[in-house]
Amino acid sequence: MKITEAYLIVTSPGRNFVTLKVVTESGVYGLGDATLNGRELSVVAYLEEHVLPALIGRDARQIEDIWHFFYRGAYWRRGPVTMAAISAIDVALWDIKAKMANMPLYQLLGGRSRDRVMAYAHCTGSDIESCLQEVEKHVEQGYRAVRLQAGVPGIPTTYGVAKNDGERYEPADSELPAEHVWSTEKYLNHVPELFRVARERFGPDLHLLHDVHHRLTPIEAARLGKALEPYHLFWLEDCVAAENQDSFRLIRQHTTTPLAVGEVFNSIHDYRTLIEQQLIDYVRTPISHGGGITHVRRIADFAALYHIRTGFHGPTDLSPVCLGAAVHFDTWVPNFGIQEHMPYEALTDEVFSHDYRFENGHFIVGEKPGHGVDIDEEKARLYPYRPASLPVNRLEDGTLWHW
Ligand code: CS2
Ligand code: MG
Repeated sequence: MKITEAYLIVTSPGRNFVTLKVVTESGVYGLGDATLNGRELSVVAYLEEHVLPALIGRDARQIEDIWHFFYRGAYWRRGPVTMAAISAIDVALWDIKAKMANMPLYQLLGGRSRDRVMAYAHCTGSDIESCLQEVEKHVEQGYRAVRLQAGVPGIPTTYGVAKNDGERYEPADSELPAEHVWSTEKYLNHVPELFRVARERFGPDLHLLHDVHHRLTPIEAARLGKALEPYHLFWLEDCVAAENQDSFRLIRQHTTTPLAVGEVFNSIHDYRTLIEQQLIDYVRTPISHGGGITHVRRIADFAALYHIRTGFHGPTDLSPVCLGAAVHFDTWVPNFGIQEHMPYEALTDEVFSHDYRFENGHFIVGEKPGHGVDIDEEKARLYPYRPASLPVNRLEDGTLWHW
């Protein structure tokens, strides 16, 4: 089953997506997501210039060997560009294998562990009240889990909060990086109040989540985790920048608030200390950045030994191809926790068709062979790539900070 063709489709139906299509001699093809938000063309160049020529002619069934060929064989290991490229190939090959077996991907992985996949929605507002109105709407729609991000008084823009209430949040919205301002003090004074009011208004059952987006130091994160304990969060996400895995020990010693991390990780090695020493509760690396099904499955199995569950990153900057593969993975993986969900624009859904459904706050996997997501290449051509960068962050005195 030789691979005869492999090419990229770069399209911007609402926002930029990079899709890899791998075609075999029998005509069966597979799709993988190669989107790396704000750095899209680096993955395109890496694949086109260095990887795809060596993929042509290989046997599409040898997923494991192909993974190691492009991981070990590149000599230069890991990193977001390389791993996004390997992920796209891997997911396309799993799609092909499942189509050849005439099975939906979750069956090939081992069958279902659950009937539906719980998802959390983003609820944002310029202040606490408008954020809670969004929570109300989402609860009415059936969500059982919501992520709360509200504008911090005294700073002009806050991570996760749309420019105007009711608008869609899209961080990569200018050609060159926009500059945001950050104040840890103002933020720490505001967040516990948001969750106090939310818990009081919505009662004990709704799952509440929050994303710090890497901005605190370990001791500040420990303080926040402690302050949020009375409101029993489902998780506190990316509370510190995680290059130093040991820093989580300090946070863990101080708080029982569950911790999620890993949306910017791309390897099992990024997690070794965090998992082995039980310093976190959820792993977030998406299939499209963590080496595909082949490698993310190893992360999930390693995490399971320590009661750590999955909570895949799932904003709209990962394409429906990644989400489709994730819904299959989530349906299978024994130690599933939750799936992030940010609905796509109608335009995106016109270009990418999918057979998963979303009902009452849950994804329901489809039964089509493969991962069930396809692309309309003709429509994709109507929406050319537009350069768009993620913002940067500065402290009030001008110091460059984590965004
Ligand atoms: C985020 C993302 O979804 C999340 O939890 O942290 O919105 C993140 O900012 C983007 O994926 C960056 O591209
Ligand atoms: Mg996040």
